[in-house]
Amino acid sequence: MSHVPATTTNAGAPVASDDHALSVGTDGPIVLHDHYLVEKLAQFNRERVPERVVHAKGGGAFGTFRVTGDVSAYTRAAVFQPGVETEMLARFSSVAGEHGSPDTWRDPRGFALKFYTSEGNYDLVGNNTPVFFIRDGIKFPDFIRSQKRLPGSHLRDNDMQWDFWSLSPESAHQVTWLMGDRGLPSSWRHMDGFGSHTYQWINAAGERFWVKYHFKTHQGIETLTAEQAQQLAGSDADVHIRDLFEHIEAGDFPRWTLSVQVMPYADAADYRFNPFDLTKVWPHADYPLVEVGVMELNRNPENYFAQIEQATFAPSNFVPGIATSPDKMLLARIFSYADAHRYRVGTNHAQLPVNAPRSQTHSYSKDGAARYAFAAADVPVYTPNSRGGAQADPSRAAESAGWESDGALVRAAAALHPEDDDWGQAGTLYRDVFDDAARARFLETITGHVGAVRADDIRERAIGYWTHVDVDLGAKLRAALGA
Ligand code: HDE
Repeated sequence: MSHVPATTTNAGAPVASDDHALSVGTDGPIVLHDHYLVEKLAQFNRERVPERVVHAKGGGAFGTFRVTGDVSAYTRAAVFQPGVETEMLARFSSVAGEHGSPDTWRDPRGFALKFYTSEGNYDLVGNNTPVFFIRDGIKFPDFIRSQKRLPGSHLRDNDMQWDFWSLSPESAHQVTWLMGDRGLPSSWRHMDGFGSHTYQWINAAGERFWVKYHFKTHQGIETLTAEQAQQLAGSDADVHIRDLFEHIEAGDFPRWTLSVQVMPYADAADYRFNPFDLTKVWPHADYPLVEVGVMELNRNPENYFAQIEQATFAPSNFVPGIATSPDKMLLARIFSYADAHRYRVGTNHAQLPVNAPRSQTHSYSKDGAARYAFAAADVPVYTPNSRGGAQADPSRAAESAGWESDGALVRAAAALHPEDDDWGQAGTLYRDVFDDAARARFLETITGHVGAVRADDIRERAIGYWTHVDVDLGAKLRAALGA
């Protein structure tokens, strides 16, 4: 038998037994100075960190991103320069379910990416859907609470969901997407990914562009029927985690091609839709896809907790050449994620190996719980200083380029663009993208979902909601509900 190491305490001292606590005689009291017993029980009580308040259930893997196209005209970001290959991490997840919930519940899926670039980590925290339910982050806690559990019974509730959705017409495009086939991906390998928001790219000359990210799966889109999803929810709640892990183990590495839609900076003002409205897509006929590169996941985590549960993805992790846009949802997320990480994983979460940049950091952050990396003693901990400490580079200001805006502080929706409305793109998705069979499945799904609403007024509003999306659909739903 190969050498078996001696069990030790967390402090490295060898221990005598993992079977017997230290007691006075075999039937006497256990002694408090059995610090190994105390260590085992106390550590056990502290094995969990708070689960993500959304996207709690997930899995992921490491891989590489290789640039196959040339988008250097649009961005100076090192990660997207021709021929560059960058190590990365991906985490896929469902949204509303808690730890242990079934992978196959109907839900959008998280598509969170961390690129360990030569200029710092670039995090692109997207979903498998190009749009989202709301367009202002102030509504996010309310939206999520309506999808989760009633405060009294702790049960999920269709009345809550449809009360919120039917009072938030901007949700129609995403709900149409959710209740369609893409709400039930057969695996994380068989779904596309999107950055969803509009982002800003800045090229080496300082010129600015608006972009949307699209990750096209090489595995093809495959979805489950509602029956298959329900059956798997009972027979294998971790089917998506298992699928990704086992395919990578077998050397069957999933790949996606990243392409971007590129909008010239000046087009935004007059575009037919508000280009920063997260409930809208940009039709590809308006701004076609430009290939960037290929993402391949080819290495499983060695330790799920250390590398996936503690992974911290943040939309605030930009790199030079990539910046935010006026999208109010993105602006709210830029605060929220880093805040969540400090709470959930700790002040120094970015020092954990899975979150640490591969490039050098010269940050003036210091101390804080679980501080691990630190600067040499002769490096100043303050700035300005005359002792060789790092200095900010004013020339970088152009890279986090903003946009022109002015006016009094207001709490109001953005001005409407010519084709801005809450129902149009949802109706287009239902009529022009779904085929007959998909429309039939869609009607069956919303009939079941709205049919479970108990309150007449909410059910009536939900029928009205779908009638706005498509009159014929609304009539069919009303008939199906016998309303
Ligand atoms: Fe999230 N979201 N989100 N979200 N989200 C979180 O961050 C938030 C939104 C997404 O695998 C949280 O660490 C706000 C859109 C993914 O670790 C939290 C708003 C999109 C993940 C948070 C949104 C996403 C999260 C929960 C409205 C797609 C999992 C724990 C402004 C474009 C990332 C955490 C992972 C996780 C906040 C809306 C995707 C609470 C405030 C839109 C993939 O910080």
